[in-house]
Amino acid sequence: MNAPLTLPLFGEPHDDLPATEVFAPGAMLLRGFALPHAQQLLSEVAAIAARSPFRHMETPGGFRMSVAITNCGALGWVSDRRGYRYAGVDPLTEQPWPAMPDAFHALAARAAAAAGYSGFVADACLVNRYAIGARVTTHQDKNERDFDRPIVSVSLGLPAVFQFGGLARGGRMLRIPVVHGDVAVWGGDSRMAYHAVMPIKEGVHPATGAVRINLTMRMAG
Ligand code: MD3
Ligand code: FE
Repeated sequence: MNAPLTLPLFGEPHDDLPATEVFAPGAMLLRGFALPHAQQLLSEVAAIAARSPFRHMETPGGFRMSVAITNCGALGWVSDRRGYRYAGVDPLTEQPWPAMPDAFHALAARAAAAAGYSGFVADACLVNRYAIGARVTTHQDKNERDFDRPIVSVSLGLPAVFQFGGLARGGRMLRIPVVHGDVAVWGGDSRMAYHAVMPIKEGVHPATGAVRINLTMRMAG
């Protein structure tokens, strides 16, 4: 990635058209796209967590992740000493993950379509919960079967800064601030980009309290 690039597709923000930015080939930010659904999404997250609780997973290297996670859908992303993978059963409850709520399916499909990806049917949603100071270090998402499919991420609650790099580790990274209701779609040439989430800054959000929630919807299987 070279100079930060922002191409406003619709000019100035509009009352009923969300501002849309392409910040790298295949990577699109839909500002406020989830805002009308935020309360419903958060109540679905509470229902999911009542059945498959948030937990801090262990990395293959033996570290405890600062982000607490759960999943819904046919497949859930898990990490332990054996590695990273998708699993149909929650290792904590030994039950299938909670079903993907219709609201998640519908939002992911609409966001993917808005970014130019038709036929997006999510079968996995990783729910990340960040307390103050939690972060995700630089990585690629490469546990999914088909890298031709995009990933849709929904930011709720406290703001965050994404770091978005290139296809090789160690390059310069673009910083992208995201707030409650923003949706990002990562596909095409951005699908395998290195990325990270900077430590969440102290704050309180009316919808979530002192927490950030990120939904990451994928076609994993
Ligand atoms: C860029 N989650 O769960 S979503 C993850 O905010 C993850 O919780 C972060 O990275 C979060 O794996 C960031 C944004 C994201 C997701 C997938 C990407 C950025 C991406 C795939 C390719 C490039
Ligand atoms: Fe990721």
